[in-house]
Amino acid sequence: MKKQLEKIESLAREEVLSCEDIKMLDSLRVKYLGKKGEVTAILKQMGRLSAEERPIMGQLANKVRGDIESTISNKLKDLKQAEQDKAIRNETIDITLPGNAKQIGKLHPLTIVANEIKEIFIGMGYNIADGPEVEYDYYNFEALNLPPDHPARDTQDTFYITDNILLRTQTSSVQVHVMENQKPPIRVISPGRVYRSDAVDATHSPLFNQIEGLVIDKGITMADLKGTLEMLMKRLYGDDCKIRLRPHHFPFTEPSAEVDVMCFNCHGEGCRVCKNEGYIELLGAGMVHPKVLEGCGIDSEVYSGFAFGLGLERIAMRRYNINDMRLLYENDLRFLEQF
Ligand code: 2NL
Repeated sequence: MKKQLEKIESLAREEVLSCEDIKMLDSLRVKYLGKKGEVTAILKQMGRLSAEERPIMGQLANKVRGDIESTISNKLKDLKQAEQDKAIRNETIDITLPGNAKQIGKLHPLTIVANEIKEIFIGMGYNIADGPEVEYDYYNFEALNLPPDHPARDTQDTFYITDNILLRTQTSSVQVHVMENQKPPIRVISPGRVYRSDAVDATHSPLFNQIEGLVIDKGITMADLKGTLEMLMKRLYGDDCKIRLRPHHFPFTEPSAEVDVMCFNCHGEGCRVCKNEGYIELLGAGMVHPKVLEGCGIDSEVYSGFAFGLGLERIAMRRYNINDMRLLYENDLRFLEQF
């Protein structure tokens, strides 16, 4: 029995030490120390021994059991450590590898220019006014002194939804709401989409973007209008930029003017870009018509004001040398990525 125990111990030691994984180690534990294990089997045979032998063998069997137990638990510790070392080795991150590049969006050129213009006017103390794109014809036309038979009101030019509801053709409609709801002094710009029944070509689109401006206070004159627009153009196109006002007619302003800006290409000398004019037409403006003021409840004997309207597409095209308006709406990434 003593020999048997010694043999079991040495076999167990050999098997445990050469064991390579935790599962196998567990089955060795069962094999040697389990209820039906080899050491247990020996202990069960103790009954056959004499009274003198029994305690000696009992002691030996317990020692063998203890030794196997500690061999197994030491081995378990080693295997667990090895497993952890391996996991750490596998999880090492190579921080020199390039990351996953994120696709970053960009602002549309129209948005860039709109933001810039808004900033310029905010800097001069203006508020930004918003309003509906679907509008009553009163706000789009009638309040702006466009009589019912005016050609701009023709269904050929304007998208009507019903007889008296339409898609706004200018953001002046927003400013009419402002005049109805606020007392002067008023300083607002109204940027937004406007709609006209035009066929698409290099310079026309049925949907385009406009920014209008409106200033109403005591003693506002044409000089304020010119100074304001000159400031705007210098900020947009550079400090050497000059503007020029030509007499014009709009039903909602009197007097009215078309505003030209010095040609960016020849600086006023005359070239192909400006068709030898030296200047390029950029926007319309004027002093708000007294009828428009009175219609909105503003006393035209006390207050005067100026207004202007500019097409954002035209400003952006000038700015970035874009020769076809359609490029602004097609959303071709090859185009958009340049800004
Ligand atoms: C253009 C340029 C313009 C206005 C818009 C305006 C707005 C109010 C009162 C008076 Cl509320 N005027 N806006 C003034 C002059 C020109 O737009 O070329 N329009 C056809």
